[in-house]
Amino acid sequence: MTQNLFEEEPLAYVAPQVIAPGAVLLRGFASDVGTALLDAVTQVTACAPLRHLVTPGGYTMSVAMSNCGALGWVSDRTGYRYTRSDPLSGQPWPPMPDCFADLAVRAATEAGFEDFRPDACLINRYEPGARLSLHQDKDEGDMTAPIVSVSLGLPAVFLFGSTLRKDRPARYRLIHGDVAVWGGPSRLAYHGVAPLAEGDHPRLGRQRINLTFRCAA
Ligand code: MD6
Ligand code: FE
Repeated sequence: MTQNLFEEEPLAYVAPQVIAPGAVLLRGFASDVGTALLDAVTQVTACAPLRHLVTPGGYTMSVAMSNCGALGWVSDRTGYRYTRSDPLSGQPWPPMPDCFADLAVRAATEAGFEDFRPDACLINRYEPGARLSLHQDKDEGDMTAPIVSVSLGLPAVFLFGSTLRKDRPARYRLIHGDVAVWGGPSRLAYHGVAPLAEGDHPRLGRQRINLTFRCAA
């Protein structure tokens, strides 16, 4: 028997899987804190609701987004940027929950990036069919800091390429509790998420939640 019938079950974290210079997958790294993270997502999004942003080109994104921390990433017809307040409410973004910051710092350290102190956490919600086209994260002020990305809920196919758009990205299946970290020579790597497949996650139903931590200032 080679097929694990319970392959959706998070496995315990073992070690980093290097996918490119400066880029690793920490499979299962957040498995033991998934419930605490999702409870905190519920609290944050009660104050700063998930919403579908519009791109500068006028398209409505299929992924719904919110933020917590000092800075939040937003998009509208005028461009992409980080703001200190939620454009929907005019209020500061909700503070970053301690369990978020703690996990992000531990994951960065495990990936070899010490002293990561994120000031922004983007919360992304994917429903079946939602996708994120290949892009670079280049709106941040501190390119020496990595990106830490946490997957919760339904599995997704993460696309991870090089810093050149022409290179075809590799595909990695990420499940509940997996963490990806990219920085250093991979900080400006192209990445994206393939259209989410239908599914029913025990805790999140038809959703994937992704938390993406950055040093934006
Ligand atoms: C993910 N998200 O959802 C990765 N980047 O797994 C991103 O890479 C991302 O959702 C920039 C802006 C919004 C995003
Ligand atoms: Fe990104």
